[in-house]
Amino acid sequence: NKKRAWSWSAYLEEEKAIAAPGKLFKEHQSFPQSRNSFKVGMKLEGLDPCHPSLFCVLTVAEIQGYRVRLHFDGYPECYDFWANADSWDMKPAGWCEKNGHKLLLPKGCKEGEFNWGMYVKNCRGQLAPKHLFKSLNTSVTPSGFRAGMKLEAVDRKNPSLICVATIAAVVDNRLLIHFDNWDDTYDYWCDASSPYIHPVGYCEEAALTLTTPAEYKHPKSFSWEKYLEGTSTQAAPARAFKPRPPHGFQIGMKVEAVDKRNPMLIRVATIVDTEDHRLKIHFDGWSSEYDYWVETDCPDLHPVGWCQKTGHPLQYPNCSSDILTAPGQ
Ligand code: MLY
Repeated sequence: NKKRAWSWSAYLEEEKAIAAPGKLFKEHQSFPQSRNSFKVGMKLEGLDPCHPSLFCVLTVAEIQGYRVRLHFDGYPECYDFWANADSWDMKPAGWCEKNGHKLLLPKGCKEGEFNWGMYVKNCRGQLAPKHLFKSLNTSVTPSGFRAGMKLEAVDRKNPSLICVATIAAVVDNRLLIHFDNWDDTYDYWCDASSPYIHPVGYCEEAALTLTTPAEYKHPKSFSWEKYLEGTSTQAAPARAFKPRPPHGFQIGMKVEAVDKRNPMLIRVATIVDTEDHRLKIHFDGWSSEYDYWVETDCPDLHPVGWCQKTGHPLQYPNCSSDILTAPGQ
C-alpha cells in the first residue's frame, strides 16, 4: 500500500465538491502579493484582538508561512495570537504616538518612561522595519466619517441590540465604534461597508428598537435630535454609509479556515450554512460540534490553495484514508 500525497484536486473530485471561487474573497483573504518578511523577535505595535480599542507592544514569537504569532511583551504566552502578515492591526513602533493613540505599555513599564529606542536596546530586541507593514500603504478614500460623530450600531457581543454609538476614532478606512456610556469592551473596528453600522434614524425607520445609552434617564422618550444637541455632537452623514452587497458564497463550497480552538492550524473546511454576512464553517472529517460562524470578510478564511501558496501546513480531513491509500497498489 503506497501512500499518495493528499491533494485538493483529488479531494474535490472524490467529494464532488467545488472550491469557493477566488473572486468571493476579500484581498486580505486571498493569495498575498508579497512574502512574509517578519522575523522572530521583531517588535511592533498592534491591536489586542480581545480588546480591540487597545494598541499594545508586541513581539513576533513564531512564523508560519504568511502568518505570525504575536506575543504581548511582559504578559504570559497564553494571550499570544496569530495574524496574517498583512494585517491592518499591526503597526510599526512609533505609530501610536504619531497618530495620537494610546499604547498599552509592556507590563512593568511606567507611563511616561517608555521609549521604543531604549526599550529594544534593553531587551536586545529589534524593531520590525516599516516597509514590512502592508497596513501603511492602504489607499484611503475620503469617507465623511469623523471621530465624535454618532450613529446606530449593532453590539457585536450582543448582536440582537442596535445601540446609540459614537465613532471613537478614524484610521485610514477604518472606524472604531464605541457604545455611548459603556466601557470600551464592546468597541470594534469596521469600515464604511460594514453591515453592522447604520445612520441615525435607521431603527425608527425600520421599526426596530434602538438601545439607548447605558443609564440614559428617559429611554422611552429618547430623541436623536435632543441627544445630539445635549451632547453637542453630529450625526454621521447617511451618504458615508456604503453597505456591502450580499456575498456569493454557497453551501457546499470548500475553503481553508483557521481552527478557532487551535488557531495555529488551518484546516480543510466546507461552508455548511450561510446568512447575509456570515458563513458556517465545518471542518471536513470532524464532528459538527466544531462548526462555527464567521464573518464573510474574516481574515482567517482563505481560498483553496492558500496554504500551499504561502507555505503554511494544511490539516487534511482525518477520515480520508481511502484517498491517501491509492487503490490496487
Ligand atoms: N447583558 C449585557 C448587555 C450589555 C450590552 C452592552 N451594549 C449595549 C454595548 C450586560 O448588561 O452586560
